[in-house]
Amino acid sequence: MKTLWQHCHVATMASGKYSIIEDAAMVTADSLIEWIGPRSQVPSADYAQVHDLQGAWVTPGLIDCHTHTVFGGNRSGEFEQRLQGVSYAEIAAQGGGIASTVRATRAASEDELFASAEKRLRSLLRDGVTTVEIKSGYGLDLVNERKMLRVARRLGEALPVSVRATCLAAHALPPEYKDRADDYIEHICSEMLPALAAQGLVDAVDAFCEYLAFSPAQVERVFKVAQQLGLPVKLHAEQLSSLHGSSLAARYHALSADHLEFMTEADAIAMAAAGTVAVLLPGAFYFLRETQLPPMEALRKHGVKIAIASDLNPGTSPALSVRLMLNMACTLFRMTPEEALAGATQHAATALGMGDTHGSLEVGKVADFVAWQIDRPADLAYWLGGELDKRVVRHGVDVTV
Ligand code: DI6
Ligand code: FE
Repeated sequence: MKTLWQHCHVATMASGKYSIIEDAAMVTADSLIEWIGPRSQVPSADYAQVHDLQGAWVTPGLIDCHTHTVFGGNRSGEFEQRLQGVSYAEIAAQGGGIASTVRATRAASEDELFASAEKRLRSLLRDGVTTVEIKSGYGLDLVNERKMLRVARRLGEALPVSVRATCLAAHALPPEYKDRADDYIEHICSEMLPALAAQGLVDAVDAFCEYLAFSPAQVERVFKVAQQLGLPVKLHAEQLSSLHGSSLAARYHALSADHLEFMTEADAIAMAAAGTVAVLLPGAFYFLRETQLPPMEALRKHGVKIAIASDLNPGTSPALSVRLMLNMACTLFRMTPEEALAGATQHAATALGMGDTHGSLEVGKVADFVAWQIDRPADLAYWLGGELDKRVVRHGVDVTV
């Protein structure tokens, strides 16, 4: 079925630039973009539907390429305690922090996890998201990691959004492996990853490389198994200290290395050579009141592609809006609105291994787009949250919520 969409301006985001077409039109055929260009050149055809977009600015659907959307409970109580003066160490000693989310996630049924994640995901969708990555990592054993990944798959079937599921079993040390991190890594490598991959639940493999999580040597063992299973890798790296996890990720041709506040120029050079995307997470930077900025100049100088994501998680980034992250990327990291928008479209798609089919509005790509009633593309990074008037189209079908 051919559909014509017209009376709009388009920021195609081809090659990570606005690449604007004013007074544009787009032809979709089923779920794909068949033609895009100036309205004066629309091919004449028998269109099944013609949509008047009323002067909207059309962009690719937003892509949130790093989230932990599925989890039990939340940690607003700890947030309040900390602001009343209780220290992080005291909260951890009371069993708080990531351990409390692991307990709540293990205690929740699959349906309960689905119901709570669905609400958060709908909030992202109302903000123009059409593709989202969702990580496991609060189950930390086979049964509970599988439960989280199944919820991620079910969300993609139930809601109008493409979901990529990432196994982050190497997120934290589960209590039953206290002081035995190498044994837990061995369990991930020999039992968990092969089983979860065999069930088709894993699109990529991630780990948390940090002095309070897993060492580069431990991460490398996980990467080797991912490689044997034919799965691409990603890495939480350089968030709190410099362990050169991002260079390790580049050696394994990772899709992305994420966080990166403490990365070095040598890491940036390695990432650029490998085509590993830098995923910056301004929500976590803000929420932790981090002061070390990611090295923007080194990333730009060496041509590393930069993506922006919500890192939606209960501990360090309870962020329910990707557009708010675009604003933070501009205000906190001094990115331009154009760079920020590329970071939540074309470069985010590349960070998920979907760069050839998603992330920009070009002939042959999937017709996922948003028609925003805004004055110019910079409005997307300008407004601090809120709901913008818009239509959301996924796979060529209007799915506005
Ligand atoms: N980095 C983070 O900021 C989160 N995970 C990670 O690897 C923290 C997750 C949490 O505190 O629940
Ligand atoms: Fe994260």
